[in-house]
Parts: sequence; C-alpha cells; structure tokens
Amino acid sequence: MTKTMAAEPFDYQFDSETTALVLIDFQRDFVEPNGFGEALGNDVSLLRTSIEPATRVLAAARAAGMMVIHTREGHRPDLTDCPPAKLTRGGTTFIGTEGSMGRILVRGEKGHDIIPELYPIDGEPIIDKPGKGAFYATDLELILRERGIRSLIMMGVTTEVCVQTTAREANDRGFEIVVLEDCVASYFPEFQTAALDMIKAQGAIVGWVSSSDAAIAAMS
Ligand code: C5J
Repeated sequence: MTKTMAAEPFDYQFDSETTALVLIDFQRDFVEPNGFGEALGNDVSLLRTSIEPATRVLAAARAAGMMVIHTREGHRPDLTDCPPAKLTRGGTTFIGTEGSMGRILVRGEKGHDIIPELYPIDGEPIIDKPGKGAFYATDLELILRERGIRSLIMMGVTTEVCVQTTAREANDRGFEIVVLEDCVASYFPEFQTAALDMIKAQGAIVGWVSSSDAAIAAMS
C-alpha cells in the first residue's frame, strides 16, 4: 500500500514492503564520551539529540514490519582494510589505538558496536563498512536488491559524512532516499544544515528530508 510522508521539497510516497529503515553508524565510538569522536575533539552531546527520535522511528518501523538495516564504520584488527591516508588524518593517529572502549573503530571492540538504545534485533542485517559510504566494499546493495528494496529512510551519524555519503551512493544506484532531520546529527551545526539543504535542493537532487514525527505518522 502506498503511504505518504510529509517531506521537503515535496511529500514522499513509499511502500513499506519496498522500503528499508537504515541506521548509519550509531556506534559508541561516535556518540558516547571517550570514543573516536571525542578523541578528535568533538562534543558528542550534539550527536546524542538524535537518539531519542531515532528510537521512536525504529520502534514504528519494526511494528510496521519494515526491513531494518544497521551499519558500523570500522576496520579489521590488523587494519589491513584501513588506508594509510585515513589512519593518519587529523594530525595524529587514533584508529586502532586503545581507547576507553577498546581499540578505536576496530571490529569486535566495545566502542565499535552500536549503542544499546538502538541495538539490532534478530533478522536485522548489520553492514560492517571500512569507508564512509555504506555501499563501498560491502554487500549492502546485494541485500537490498534481494529484498526488492527501492527506498531508504535514513537516520544516523554524522549527517555530512557517513549519512550524506551513503545517501549519494544510494541515489546513484537508483534508490530513493529520505533523511529524517532530527534523527541525524553532526558535530558541526552548520554542516547539519548545509548537508540537509544539499540533499533536498533542486527538486530532491539527492533525496527528501523529513522528520521522525512525519515518518512515524506515515508508517502507522
Ligand atoms: C565519521 C561517520 N564522521 N560515521 N564517520 O568519521 O560519519
């Protein structure tokens, strides 16, 4: 059944059978104190505002029987999948070093895992990605095509990095995307605004921008 979500630049129509909710990188390393985000000098409280609305959307999507997919950014313990250029960014090295939640952005470590508030349940695929985009060097596209998914409702952190990169990758592959503005967050308020503006500009050149309340109303 076709559903309508209030969105910008115009209402978005979708079918919950062919739509997946995608949660990008809600990992401890990004949103909890003492993780990678804070090690880079960021204020993680700016990201934490997205958690509460995201939990409500996640509950609504699960209740509606929609496909739910989670992603995590991180690397193999030997860091063979981490390009040297990424390893040394920011003027110093953090990835792979010991943090308060284990080795930073390394798969299997506590800090790499998803926050308890939004933790996956059985049947929800987790995509482990080495890059910013969730399509690069992963099986996300295969999983979506096998399920007949055509539209992605997106939440996660950070808006202008992994969320926007994934939105652009999805758009180029022919998927429609809707980003929920209060369920995505950035360490930089000006980047949050700019990234959302870029997505919906020029008649939804990348996709649509909506909100948790509008998404929940449409899913119910
Ligand atoms: C970053 C992300 N910001 N998930 N990752 O390095 O946006």
